[in-house]
Amino acid sequence: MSAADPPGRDLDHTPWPPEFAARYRAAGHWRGQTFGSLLTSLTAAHAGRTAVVGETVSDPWARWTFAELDDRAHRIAAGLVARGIRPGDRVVVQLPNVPEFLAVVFGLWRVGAWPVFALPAHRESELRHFATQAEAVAIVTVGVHERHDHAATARAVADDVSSVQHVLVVDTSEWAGLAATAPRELPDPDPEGVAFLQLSGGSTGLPKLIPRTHDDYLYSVRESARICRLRPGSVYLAALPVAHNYPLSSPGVLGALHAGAASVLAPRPDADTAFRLIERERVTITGVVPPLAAAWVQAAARTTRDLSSLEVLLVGGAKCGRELAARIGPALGCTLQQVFGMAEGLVSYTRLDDPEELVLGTQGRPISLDDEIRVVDEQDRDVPPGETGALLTRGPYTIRGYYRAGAHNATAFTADGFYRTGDLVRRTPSGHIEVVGRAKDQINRGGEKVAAEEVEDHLMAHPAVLAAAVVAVADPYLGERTCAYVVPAEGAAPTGPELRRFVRRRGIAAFKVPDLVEIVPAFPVTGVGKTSKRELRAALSALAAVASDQKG
Ligand code: OOB
Repeated sequence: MSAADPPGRDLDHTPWPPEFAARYRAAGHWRGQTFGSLLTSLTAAHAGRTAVVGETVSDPWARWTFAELDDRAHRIAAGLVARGIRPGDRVVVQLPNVPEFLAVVFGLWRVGAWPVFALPAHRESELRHFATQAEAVAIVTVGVHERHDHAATARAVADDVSSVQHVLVVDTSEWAGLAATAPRELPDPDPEGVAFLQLSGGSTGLPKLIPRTHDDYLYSVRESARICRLRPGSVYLAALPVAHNYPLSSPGVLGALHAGAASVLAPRPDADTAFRLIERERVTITGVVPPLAAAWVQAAARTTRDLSSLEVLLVGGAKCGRELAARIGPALGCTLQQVFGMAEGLVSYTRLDDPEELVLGTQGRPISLDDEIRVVDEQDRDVPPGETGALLTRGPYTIRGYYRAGAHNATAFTADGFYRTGDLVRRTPSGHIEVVGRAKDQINRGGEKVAAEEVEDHLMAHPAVLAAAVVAVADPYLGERTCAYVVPAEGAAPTGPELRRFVRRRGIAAFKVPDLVEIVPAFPVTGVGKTSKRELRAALSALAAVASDQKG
């Protein structure tokens, strides 16, 4: 950061200090390549190989080679430019697991426009926030998908957010025209510039946007592909929504492309769908969250599908306990690889030749020797080796600041640029990380992150609510679910179902609607009068203990 960029300024992208950037270039981490030019060189090397397989919006089962994907991305880029999309423009992309996702994203990368990755689960409230925050010029989406009219939602957002000039719906004739535009050469964007905006799980209010550069992201993709031993001939199954950082890049569809391997996009992640695709496409590697791993382990016991091609199952996004970890290899006949990552950067993997003790008991070690890790106490002092503390990190692919969030950046990062992950960890002598808890005000609902404050704000919009506090409650399947404690306004008597319905109707992703609502007369408070979430959580576990005693 230069003297002209004091902390607290709302920058699109907080650059790495020059001496760090120089080091990452000299080490060969940053190679000055963009995603657009990567696809061009991959196509030169693997033109006729399968790049992506899946249900497109017009074809029940499409199979595109690298050359076909490349051609589509070129045409989409030219079509976007013809409609006035310019380098640096932000474009919200909300697409399910369809091959068009890759064509659109590489098309935007060729233009130098920045995709803003929304998940299919997001609804009007989140899309409006992304479009407003990013000052997006366009939204690319589908029509009706899984019974939700995404096109209608996108149009409603476009009506409200003045920057949004275009709603492009990939299953329309208008889109078919755009995607058939004659390709043209476009200038390659700056590899050290922003490639896209990813979403944070959030802990303070609405999700922050995360600017990732071509150079930094490509480094993590290239190394992920190597660590997961992807090669031409590997087949990666994207079971989770592909816009999320994990199935996108850890090693994900981008890691598969990078290795000249094929990606299969699953429309849904359930065991029936996934096992059918594993058998049919001879899938070698895939990634899931712990609750899905548990469901697959159960289903594997009675499946008639041939899963013998599967070599590696990655599990991450939330803590995979040792009991579950131990069942995965025997049940699915593959190697477990734990992954602990974050859209802000740092990704850590157990290595495929790690001893069993580390594979079952840790969340791996970072991708890069240049990933700096600190484990600190509440005063930011390093704790003794092996002890638990808060994880801070900086490195060649971890951001130095969120998009236009100066005030937040001042607390989310240390003065010397370490990102405060909000995770509580300890490290083994081998450098592996064990995630033992969380300090951030977030619920990890089986890998889907819910910022407590975001849901509290929605509850507070109800006239019968005086105060709301959302906390995690332990759940045997998801790991955690959400419980909203609510203090009613004077004279009001809101009910749980009514409040859940109200929150859902505000247009938010279904996974953020509180699983439980507890109406209470008042909140316990801390010494300084703040709501004590610690006591609320304790009250919940006491209730759970009573319930299990009664069952027993
Ligand atoms: C991945 O990314 P995000 O941005 O949705 O969530 C990051 C947070 C981490 O800070 C941590 O709290 C939690 O998710 N987390 C885990 C975990 N993996 C992620 N907590 C415990 N054990 C794990 N294995 O979730 C993500 C991004 C790239 C690869 C994998 C996951």
